[in-house]
Amino acid sequence: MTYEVVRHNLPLFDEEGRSAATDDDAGRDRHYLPDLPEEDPYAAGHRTCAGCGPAIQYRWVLKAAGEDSVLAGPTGCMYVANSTYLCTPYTVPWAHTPIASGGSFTSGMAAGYEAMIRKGRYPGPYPNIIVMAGDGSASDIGLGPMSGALYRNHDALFICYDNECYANTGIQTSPTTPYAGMTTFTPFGKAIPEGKKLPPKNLAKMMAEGHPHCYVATTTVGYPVDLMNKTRKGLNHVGAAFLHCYTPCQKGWVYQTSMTVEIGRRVVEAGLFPVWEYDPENREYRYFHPPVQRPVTDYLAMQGRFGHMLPEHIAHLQRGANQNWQDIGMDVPAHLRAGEDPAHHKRLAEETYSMPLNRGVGA
Ligand SMILES: Cc1ncc(C[n+]2csc(CCOP(=O)(O)OP(=O)(O)O)c2C)c(N)n1
Ligand code: SF4
Ligand SMILES: [Mg+2]
Repeated sequence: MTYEVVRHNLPLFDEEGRSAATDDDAGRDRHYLPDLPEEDPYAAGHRTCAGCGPAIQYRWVLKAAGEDSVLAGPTGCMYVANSTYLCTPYTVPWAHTPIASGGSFTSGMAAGYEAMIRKGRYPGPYPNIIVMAGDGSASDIGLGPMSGALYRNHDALFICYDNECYANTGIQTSPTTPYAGMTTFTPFGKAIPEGKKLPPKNLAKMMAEGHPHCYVATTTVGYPVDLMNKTRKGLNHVGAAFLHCYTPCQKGWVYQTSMTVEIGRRVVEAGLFPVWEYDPENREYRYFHPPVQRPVTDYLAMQGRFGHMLPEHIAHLQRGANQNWQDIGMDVPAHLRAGEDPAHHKRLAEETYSMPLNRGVGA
């Protein structure tokens, strides 16, 4: 006898109602101030750094997913820092996987639950199956298995928490480390004054273009309701879904601890991390148009990892940001266009910017 596989359908949070309730003339609260669910499957008492972006992401994702969730965590900060001395903050089943195997392990969980329910060996409903892999895992060491899982369309949510470095082993560069981002493997010096020379890998677009049957989206910890809604949409999608979430790393990026969420918005407002969602049914992208457009210096100056940047490096990043604005269908204001010229800039450490009290050390 074959049993039916019954799936959850999680309701979305109401963004519009909340934005109307907040009186922010710049509209920056559009995705902010959510009424969070009471349940907390990522409980207090974890051991990540204060202000850790990935920990904030874990908490909101699990609040959105709820208690009927099973998780996998490939090696990285969110495994090592969270599961020392046989203690974890997870109140739901959670398993560590080798760094390369997040995709294959999660495929196995999804196939296993589906088979057990069909055979009547597990009562169901089908749980929310989630893997949260770091950028080193999802975009580099474990990219193949992750892509394989999406290609085979296993019914699970595959998340990359992107702190733009191999954080747990001492802040080494990863494929998503941005141009000029200093890491222990991309120090700046006389030969390479910008630190990192390569642009970041566009992981989310790779996943969407390469697996057009999957739900794919980008988001940041700057937009909690957006993050939680995309978590729920990814879980509601029957088949594989991929979420790329930008998550600042306080230790590796050297910024003031309380600024994690602010940086998560500024990266979008500076045009450096477009927020979008890919709809597999109509094969189209929907881009979020932020109500504020900032010069890249408003973002860079908050972080010590960019403190060495020279005028030509800032101009180079502004050119990339302006290209992003155009790609998502927004105009480039004149002052941002002017920022493409190195003569418009000073060294980053000497540039004025909009939040001087929260300057990153050395920036
Ligand atoms: C095959 C393999 N290579 C290297 C390592 C060492 N290692 C452990 S954690 C880690 C960093 C992972 O980076 P990321 O996936 O971005 O997660 P983060 O630490 O940033 O949270 C590395 C390289 C490993 N565990 N396995
Ligand atoms: S090093 Fe970065 S990612 Fe790791 S726990 Fe600290 S803040 Fe979080
Ligand atoms: Mg990382």
